[in-house]
Amino acid sequence: MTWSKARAAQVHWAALTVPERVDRLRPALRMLADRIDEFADTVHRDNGKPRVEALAHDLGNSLTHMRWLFDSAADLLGPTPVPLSVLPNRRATVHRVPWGAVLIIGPWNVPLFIPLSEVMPALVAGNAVVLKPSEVTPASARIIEEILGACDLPEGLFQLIQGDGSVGARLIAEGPDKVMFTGSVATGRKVMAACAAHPIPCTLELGGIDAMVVCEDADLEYAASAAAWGATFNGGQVCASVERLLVHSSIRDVFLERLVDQLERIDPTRDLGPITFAGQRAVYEAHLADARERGLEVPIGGQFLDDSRLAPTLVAGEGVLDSSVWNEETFGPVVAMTAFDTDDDAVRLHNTVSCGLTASVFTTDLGRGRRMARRLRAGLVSLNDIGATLYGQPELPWGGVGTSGFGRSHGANGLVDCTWPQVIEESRLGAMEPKRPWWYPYSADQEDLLREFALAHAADGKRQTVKRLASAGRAAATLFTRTPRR
Ligand code: TXE
Repeated sequence: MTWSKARAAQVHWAALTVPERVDRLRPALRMLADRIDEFADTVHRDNGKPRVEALAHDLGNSLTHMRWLFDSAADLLGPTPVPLSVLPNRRATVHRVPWGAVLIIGPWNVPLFIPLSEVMPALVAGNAVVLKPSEVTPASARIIEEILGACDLPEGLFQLIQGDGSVGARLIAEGPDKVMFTGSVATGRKVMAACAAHPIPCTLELGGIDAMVVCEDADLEYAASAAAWGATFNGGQVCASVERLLVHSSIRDVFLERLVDQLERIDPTRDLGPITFAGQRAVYEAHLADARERGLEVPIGGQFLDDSRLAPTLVAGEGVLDSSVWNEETFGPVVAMTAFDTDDDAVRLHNTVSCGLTASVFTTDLGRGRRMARRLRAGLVSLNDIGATLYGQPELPWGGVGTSGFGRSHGANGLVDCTWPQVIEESRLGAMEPKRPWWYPYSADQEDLLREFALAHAADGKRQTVKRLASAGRAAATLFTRTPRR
């Protein structure tokens, strides 16, 4: 029922132009803006994050993304003419076709913006959308339902279906046309396997163990304060939070001191949201136990402040590279630190983990920073800022490599990925052309023509090309005088 309703609505929706769809969706942006404080409160209550984070990360990002999308979509989704080098007598255009009915499965950490930043492009591109948000944060998803309720959309075009993982699994089994998933690696594997059974395409955003590289020439006070925020904002429950620090050995001790100082300044009751999903506490406990067993240094933190808050925690020392904190996503206010001697070392240490969502390099030598950035295996590398901040830039593609998943949301890539490319091709010469020389009946003349034509495209230099084309022309003349034109 869900999908037949979605598909029936999608037919009408896809028949509209992109600007017409954008116009129908504008009231959603208006309502989100008009009720920004009320909705920030909803997210704050639903997820637990400080109000300022709900306002900036969920509401603010949603508004800027929608504005960019509405302004850019028509250009980005327009038809693209493609010149044809082998068949210059023909012309082709690539059109973007919506997938149909798309399933979006959301997480609980940024419970409004993450799903909204996929729902909106999918709708603008002409799809119907079924949203299955995280069962941990149902109220934030209802905001999306409410703002879309203010728009003139065909009935069933957007459907919110609340429930746990079993509901998500059922919806995939029922066969949507595409799945966009954000969550854990373990669930991502299940989602991909379920999609493979149809098969249907999926995009997977599975988080990261993102690293910050601090070079010896960095502004250490600035870098320490960036690291403290990057590792702990949203309670550290961010796919792109800083979980690993690679610090040049010559500044290791002084940087550690400054970072501890910055982490001490965090007021947990004011700055740090609680653990949103109770099950997450077990991950923190396991990672801290692993650090203790390995005899790692914990210069600050390591203890729970109450049932739902872990103190901002730094783990360092010999053996950290083998620890769970270094190699697995803790998804909490925890960061691990090691030292490097050369840029090659830093790159190697960075690239040894299985995932790569974002990374950052802190240095005052921008040339060095850029060179290192190009070698880091991560979807986005920021110089002198936290990669997660760029999540709010609507123009940039968002996604990672390895166990961070594949496919992109946001930006032109994210929007275009809400569609598949359809080529429409025709003659430049009118409705009909002469019979093709490679059609039946096959003959030796035909072989000569096709060989010379192929070799003309592989020839070195203009003279050779012209020679081969002339030879192909002669073969064509012979062929056409011997075989009927139609
Ligand atoms: O994720 P799950 P959880 C990571 C982070 C965290 C871990 C667990 O490391 O500790 O994931 O979080 C739905 N078929 N991230 O438990 O289980 C589920 O209902 C279809 C990274 O929340 O992956 C929810 O809507 N759907 C991260 C969504 O999948 C299924 C954001 C995510 O749930 C399903 C959040 C199934 N079989 C957590 N099982 C990021 N990438 O930003 C569950 N779901």
